[in-house]
Amino acid sequence: VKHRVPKLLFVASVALLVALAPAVSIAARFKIKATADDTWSPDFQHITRNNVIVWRNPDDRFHDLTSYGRNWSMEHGLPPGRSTSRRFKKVGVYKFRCRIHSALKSGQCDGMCGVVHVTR
Ligand SMILES: [Cu+2]
Repeated sequence: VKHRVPKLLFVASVALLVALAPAVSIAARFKIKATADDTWSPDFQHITRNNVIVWRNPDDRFHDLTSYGRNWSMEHGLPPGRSTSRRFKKVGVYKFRCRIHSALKSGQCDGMCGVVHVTR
């Protein structure tokens, strides 16, 4: 009998934590970096919903991150040493490229191109 109150408190605390978990969960961050030979590394990144992609430019030249395809929109110049990030909330295939070091021809990307796959 003497353990009854603490045990109830414990059960209530656990229930509260479980209830709050989705709200307080911290998104994982996945890195994609520009390389000196004008590629993205990695050029394919798979994440689950609500996680974050961070594009980083450790190169000493400018890269111009831009989306292509119709399902999203992003453009962010990446001077040397800079980064930018995006949280992906919806399942999908998100294509991106460097506007300077790639070319789009009939919707196909050639050069500094990459893709993020977001799944449930
Ligand atoms: Cu570039």
